[in-house]
Amino acid sequence: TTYDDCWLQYEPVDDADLAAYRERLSHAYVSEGAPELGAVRAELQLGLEGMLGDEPHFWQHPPRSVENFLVIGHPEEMRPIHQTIDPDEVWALEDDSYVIRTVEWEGQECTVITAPNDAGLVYGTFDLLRRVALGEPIDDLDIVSEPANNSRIINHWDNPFRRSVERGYAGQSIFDWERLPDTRQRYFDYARLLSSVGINGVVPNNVNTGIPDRPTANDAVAERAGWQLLERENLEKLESLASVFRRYGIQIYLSVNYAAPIRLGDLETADPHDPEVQQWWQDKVDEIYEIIPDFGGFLVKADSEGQPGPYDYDRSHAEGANVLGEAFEGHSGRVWWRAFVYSEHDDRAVQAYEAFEHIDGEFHEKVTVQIKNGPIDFQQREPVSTLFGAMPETDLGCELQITGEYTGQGVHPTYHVPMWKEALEFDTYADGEGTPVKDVLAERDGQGIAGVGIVGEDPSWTGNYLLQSNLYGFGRLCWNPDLETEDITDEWVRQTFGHDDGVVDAVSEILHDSWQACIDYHTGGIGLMHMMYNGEEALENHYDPAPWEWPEYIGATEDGIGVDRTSEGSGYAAQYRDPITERYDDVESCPKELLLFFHHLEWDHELEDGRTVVQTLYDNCHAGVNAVREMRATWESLEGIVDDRRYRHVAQRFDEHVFQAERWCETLCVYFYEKSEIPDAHGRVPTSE
Ligand code: BDP
Repeated sequence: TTYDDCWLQYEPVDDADLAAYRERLSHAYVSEGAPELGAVRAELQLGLEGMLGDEPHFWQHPPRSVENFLVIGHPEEMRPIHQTIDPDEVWALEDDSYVIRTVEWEGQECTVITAPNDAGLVYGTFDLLRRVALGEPIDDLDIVSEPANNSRIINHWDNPFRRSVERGYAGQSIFDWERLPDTRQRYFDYARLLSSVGINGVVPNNVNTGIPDRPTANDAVAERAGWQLLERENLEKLESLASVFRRYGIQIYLSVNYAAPIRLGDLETADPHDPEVQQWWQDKVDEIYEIIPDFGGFLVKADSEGQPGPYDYDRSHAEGANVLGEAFEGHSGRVWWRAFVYSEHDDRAVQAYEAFEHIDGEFHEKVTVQIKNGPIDFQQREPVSTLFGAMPETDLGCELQITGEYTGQGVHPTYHVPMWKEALEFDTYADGEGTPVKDVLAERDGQGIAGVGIVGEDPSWTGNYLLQSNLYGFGRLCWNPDLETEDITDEWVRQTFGHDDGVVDAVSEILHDSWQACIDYHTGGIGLMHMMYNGEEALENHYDPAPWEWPEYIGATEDGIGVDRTSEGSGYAAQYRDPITERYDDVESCPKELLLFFHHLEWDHELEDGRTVVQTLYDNCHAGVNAVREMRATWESLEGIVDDRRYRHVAQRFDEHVFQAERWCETLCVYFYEKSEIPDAHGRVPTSE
């Protein structure tokens, strides 16, 4: 193909292992019927042909002439399965789970993949293929894998028809609405990538669905707005997309505009208390299910950055969401309602909580409130949003950004997995000590994790080959947030670049160092953020440095820097549960990496290691640049080892990365110097003399 296979390279396995894999995987007895089983066969053909040199032989019955075979199907339908595995064990598992087990059956040895639903068989097949790709033994398997999160969804910020992607850095949208219902091979390959890491939902269109009040920012959506996807003709196109993704266990959703009853339904209002509005949503949802029986649900950005919402009618977000939730009663899907809402408060960090915390318990059971990981907006490092610990009566979802809007866009290979891991492990104290975000999310059925999409038409899919790791890691963490970052990295690197020790070490090291480097040169590493240039372009830039543009976010004055967000200050810290509030309120116990997020400190305030605040900022900015230079050198050591196509592309991006890191460092340091008038002890920052 003209685009990359990412981590599904299916390169030939090591000669030494070949015989053992062939013995167990050359004969397959696979159930038939559901479209998912077609995907299972197709993937086995592709994967095993690539890795073992031959497709498996598919049987219509258990093959009697061989000692080993693979058998894939539901618990009750095939003898080698139900005579060896207790069906009740399998039926008791969550949807999408699977069992892979080596069993003895009538003198033969079988590798069984079984699951409570069709999708589980697909996820199980990808798991087995991954083990082969990683060179792991498969002769004595006993795996029961259940997803921690029920919903594992990609939120595309793709603008239909125009095919631009908001905050996308990998070319045009892969979704071609003009050509739908005609499908593309690319849809199948995208579904394979997602399914291979356990994703089960895709929202193909942007949350900005209408003409916004900031046309510069979101101009790209204005032409053909989101409510049009609710028109029958487009719903039929959507079903065509759904028919591809469903084969891989993935459901299709839609972002919808809150004013759709007006725009599309010709009603005079979208007031959620109006019976006609309620009826309109009900009819629309019923119509969708006639066309797409497994439709996933709606995603809604309301009362946020120019989008219409319940505030237009003096209704709360619960009232606003519930009219949609009610329309999903009796249907399988639900409503994902975003908490990315501003309020009047001066401190942005305080705002989403102000809008949502007091309506905990008021949401319909078909509504999930989707919260960004941090209180600001996908910054390089943020504290965890206070809302995760504040809404025990509401189904909560977490929104992460896979695309790197503030972390170097498609250029810097910033690995987000350690950042997500940190957020998911954060103890909210929602139910006493030991209630990390990952447990808050996994607690109930209507919950899960959503990630803002990263792919586009670029041959690399993600704009930079190394950034494929973020899509991979996102899926793996949604399935199992207990996985360690290093293990995810290792899996990804080996499947993507092969098992050469030098390559594995080098690429892993780059990913390992990338997040801290990104924090250092973008922020100085002690809790500042949001210092980027905005600009007047059609889509705000968010890439270049401009610390003077957003003074309220960093609080730089002549005497010091940082924002007082303690209980006594803006009050943000008080939104946490104890003892988190205490920890952040006190300068001594506040973690160093978030210090200036919570405290305004004098420029020459001494930190624990004896350095001043401003010197620490200077040092960290420079450390970030040095780390990027080292990352580039590490990559350059792979010339001639990694294939040329990927090598050159990434090498070029590193040149731009180094340039950009230097720019950030210099711009921030000069700004800090001009404000503080304290020179860098090491003379790296130009002074006015
Ligand atoms: C910000 C983006 C903007 C999005 C908004 C959102 O800059 O493009 O529309 O978030 O999440 O990060 O709705």
